[in-house]
Amino acid sequence: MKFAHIADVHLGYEQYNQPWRAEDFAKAFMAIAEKAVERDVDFVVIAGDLFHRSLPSPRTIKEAVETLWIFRKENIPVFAVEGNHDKTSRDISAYHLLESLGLLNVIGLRRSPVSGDNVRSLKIQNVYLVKGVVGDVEILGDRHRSRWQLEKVLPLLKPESEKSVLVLHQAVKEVVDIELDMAYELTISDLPEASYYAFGHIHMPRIYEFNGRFIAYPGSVERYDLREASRIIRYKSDLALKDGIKKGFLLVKNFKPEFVEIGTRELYDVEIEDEGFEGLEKKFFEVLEKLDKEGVMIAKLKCGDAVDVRRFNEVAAKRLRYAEIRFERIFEEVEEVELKQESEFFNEFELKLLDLLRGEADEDEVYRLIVDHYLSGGDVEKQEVMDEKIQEMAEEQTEPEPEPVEEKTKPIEGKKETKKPKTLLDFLGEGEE
Ligand SMILES: [Mn+2]
Repeated sequence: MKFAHIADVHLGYEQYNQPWRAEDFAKAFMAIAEKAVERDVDFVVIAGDLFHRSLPSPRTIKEAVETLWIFRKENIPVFAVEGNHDKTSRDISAYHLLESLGLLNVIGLRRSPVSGDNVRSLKIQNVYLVKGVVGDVEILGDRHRSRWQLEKVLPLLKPESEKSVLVLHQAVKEVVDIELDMAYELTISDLPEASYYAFGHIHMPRIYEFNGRFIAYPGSVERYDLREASRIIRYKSDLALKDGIKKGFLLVKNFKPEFVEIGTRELYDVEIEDEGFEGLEKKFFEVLEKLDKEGVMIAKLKCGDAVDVRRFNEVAAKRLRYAEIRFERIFEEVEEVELKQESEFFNEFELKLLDLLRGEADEDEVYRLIVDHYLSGGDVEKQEVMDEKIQEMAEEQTEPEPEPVEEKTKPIEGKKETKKPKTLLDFLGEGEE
């Protein structure tokens, strides 16, 4: 038994506002599908975020159809759950469209049962748990859920047979804790029994072993942000080049994952620093020479001199497919700033007030000071302003706005009465058919 575990495809993501980046994501998905077929998988699992948005464009849907067709041709069933990016608050998502086309099976809790060659529906209270079946392996899972929804959902995702795969689009504490600064929704102890945990949501590939089982994240299929750079380049005194992370999918054989790499466009994470402009420019060109012309560079330049960043951007844009350069001025010595005396900024009253607020002055004392300042003393203008204010306030009090009685009895349009969830179906709320 062998299957492909794919996640976070993010079709339609025009990264850096560049339409060709969305094509890169589609190409990566296609490359993965071809490789999975080549490796003779029995089925495919897509652990959420197939689309970057819940309402993908026709072009993006076409990209999904074209790649999923590769599996369809080979009679390889595909099981998928919606992720946080592509789940919808409507009844029908793009996943259901693909399901109607026979290109994938949406697994999880649903309002109506689904039947098919590789799906079974199990009635639980008033909903159906739709799961995949391939040979003696059960494929369970559900769409991305909030932490409090998971408490109710997870206990329902219990397998009936010995061999099972649990597909979820969530962050698990134990995996996130290692080095990722990310919120999590569940811990390993919350998880129901499964032979393999096919997860999505974390965009870095991660394989976490516990009690001989694996919770694995294949990572996003393409480089989603700078943390997923292919090369990390730092140039201060010496030029240092380091490999970033790999992109691909997990080939799972007898519930043991193996990472299969695919080629993607290079994404360079670059930082160059020099005291002077000339040194910085020299280092910049030296780095550019080392980069693939089709690559993307996100660079940070640090220099003691002021620099025309636009000029650097122009040069980089000619040399690469896309570049973004930020500049940070570094200062050798921090200039001493002479602190002015408070007395230069504040008047006598304000200084007194500051003293009181700093010390342990009690509220009454501060209050008296303010009252004295504004209401007594010879400041006629201030006194007048104060009088006006008091007058206004008095008027407001004696002439209350007439209550709009009619309005009150009318129900406010568009606002539904919220009822407390009574059944599992009510609890699951939006998004299910
Ligand atoms: Mn994602």
